[in-house]
Amino acid sequence: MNDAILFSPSIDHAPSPDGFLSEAIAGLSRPQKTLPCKFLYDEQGSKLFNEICELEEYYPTRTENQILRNNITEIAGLIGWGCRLAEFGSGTSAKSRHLLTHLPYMSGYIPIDISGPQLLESAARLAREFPRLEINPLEADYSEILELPNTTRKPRRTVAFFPGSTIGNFEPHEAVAFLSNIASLCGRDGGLLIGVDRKKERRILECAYNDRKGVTAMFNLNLLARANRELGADFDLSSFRHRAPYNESLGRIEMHLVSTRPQIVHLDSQEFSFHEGEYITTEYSYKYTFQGFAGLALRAGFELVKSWEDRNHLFSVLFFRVRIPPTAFERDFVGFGFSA
Ligand code: AVI
Repeated sequence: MNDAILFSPSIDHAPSPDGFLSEAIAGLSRPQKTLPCKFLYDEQGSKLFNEICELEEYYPTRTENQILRNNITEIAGLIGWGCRLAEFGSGTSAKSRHLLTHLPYMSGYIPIDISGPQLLESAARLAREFPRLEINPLEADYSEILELPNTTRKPRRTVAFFPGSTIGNFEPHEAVAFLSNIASLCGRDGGLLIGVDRKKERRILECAYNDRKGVTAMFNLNLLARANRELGADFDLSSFRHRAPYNESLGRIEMHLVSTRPQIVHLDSQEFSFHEGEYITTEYSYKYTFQGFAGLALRAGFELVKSWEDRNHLFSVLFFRVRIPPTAFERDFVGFGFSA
């Protein structure tokens, strides 16, 4: 392995294996049953998500890539030299790769991901491609990070990269709290490069999350398969179906798993009963207007520097600067009281 890969001491922040069980029981015990979307991404789920990104109907990935490609020189210029680039939810680091080729003098790259094996494999691959780049992978749930690893060379500034419109998978008040944490991690003069999916026609959105090949359905149902595999639950996968309607008044796609018959599911010696048509909510994917998102980021302590979009106005990439890094107190409490 390349010497430039430094293992951060924070690597032991990896999610605990018991988390899935306790969060699944808590979610299934609510009047509106839920399973948290972060558990969609086991090995099988991550593979299916990569397939989703290639689908014709799923426009966000290719549109964001195109925006990044078309504006890379300007984006790299705004980030500037000597930066410590932290990517939240780096996956295979596919999106950073292009950025990194345009940022030759960096203090380091910190890919952060919940999936340790994928993180280390992509860091190793990246180290072969960029032998002079210091890479500091951090295995962690990126919504819980309190500190970023130091790089050997002192950075001129820290910039967070959060592509893919993953911010849409947070409720708006959680998004403010999460971005506020990023603002304090980046500190004074820090930056944020973020991809955001825009509000648009229902038809386009619903096609993107209900694809014809049924890959999104497999991705969603894999959450039940994972609960069977890892937690010994007995979900009958043939009695649940995927659906993803656009809730226009709340500006979000909702992924559901609908029970097609009355049934009882067992998990850890507890019983969860479903009536026909009852559903589990597995994910929200919020869509934003330009003003709506800039306002949300402002509440988190970021001011907009520049934004780019595709010509069909499907997706935006925005670059923000930290206005005033929030204090620890503000970081912990800023999310409360926010309404979308
Ligand atoms: C990861 N995230 C931004 C995706 C989205 O579009 O909300 C997850 C996804 N769910 C179904 N398709 C894609």
